[in-house]
Amino acid sequence: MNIKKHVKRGLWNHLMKSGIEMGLASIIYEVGVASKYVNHAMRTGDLGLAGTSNLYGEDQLALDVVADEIIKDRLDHTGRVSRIISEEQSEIVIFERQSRVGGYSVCYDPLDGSSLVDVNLSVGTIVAIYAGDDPLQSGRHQVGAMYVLYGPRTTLVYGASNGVHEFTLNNLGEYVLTQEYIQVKERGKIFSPGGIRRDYLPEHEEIVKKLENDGYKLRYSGGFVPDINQILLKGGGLFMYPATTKAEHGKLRLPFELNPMAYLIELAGGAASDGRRPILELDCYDLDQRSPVYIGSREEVEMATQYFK
Ligand code: AFP
Repeated sequence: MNIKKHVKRGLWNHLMKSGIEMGLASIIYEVGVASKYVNHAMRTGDLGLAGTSNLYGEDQLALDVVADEIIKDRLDHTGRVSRIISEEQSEIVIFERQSRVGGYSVCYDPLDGSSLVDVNLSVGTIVAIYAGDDPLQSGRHQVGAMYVLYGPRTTLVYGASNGVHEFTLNNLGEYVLTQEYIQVKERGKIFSPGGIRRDYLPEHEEIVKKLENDGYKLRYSGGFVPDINQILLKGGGLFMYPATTKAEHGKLRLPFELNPMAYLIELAGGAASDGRRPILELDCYDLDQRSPVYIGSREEVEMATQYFK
């Protein structure tokens, strides 16, 4: 028996074979390492880190704060990251510069949907990676993006110049390749409406009505990562979080949620718009910047943008 044929490809092996620059590969890999600690902490309440009390001990910390610290530490460990911004931090964090010339900058949401952990729903880590010293750039400038989905399985999806690929964490603590060169279906059967119906603006109300009349099924977990993952990996469809009468820019945050997911979905053949322009074309100038979003299968995104013309 040729054991090679049966040994699934690990994350580092895949990164090396994909020709991705070593610094970028090490960032993606180290976020994967961090996610194992986050996964462990989430499922056991134990940090799994030497010298720290368990999550619910005297050093009790919210899981998203713990996740943020773990990811920040692993990004620093790469020696290739010069600046980071995290949804958990209020300003840009600068790592000492001497070892990071020609490095990368990273924007991440350490645990998106963290309030769902208490009711055992899936949550995720979302990461956008840029070359150079500026983590606040238009999404089109990303050189890579990834997410980790903490669900019934813990999966890691990354995309760089070489397509979008999924890895699953096995019982040995390895991320092994489970899907390669993923493509979003041109047209789907599900939609996520976002927001509260009474606050919808007319255009969004019409889009939701059309999708319902066309027989699309509503799928909305309250977690951006699992909802996007379902569209990416299962049958396509449309995720929306609109501008509303209460929030003219919607809820989701451009640097940490929308740019990385738009990068991955476009790389997989889908589309992402704010209703009028591609998400990746938007200027990104503030950590707290938000935007309406229509993301998923190309046909549905195109349909939605017609209502804003
Ligand atoms: P939290 O991180 O505050 O739980 O918000 C999660 C999120 O940003 C995104 O993951 C969901 O798609 C969206 O909010 C859900 O928002 P609503 O609760 O308003 O539907």
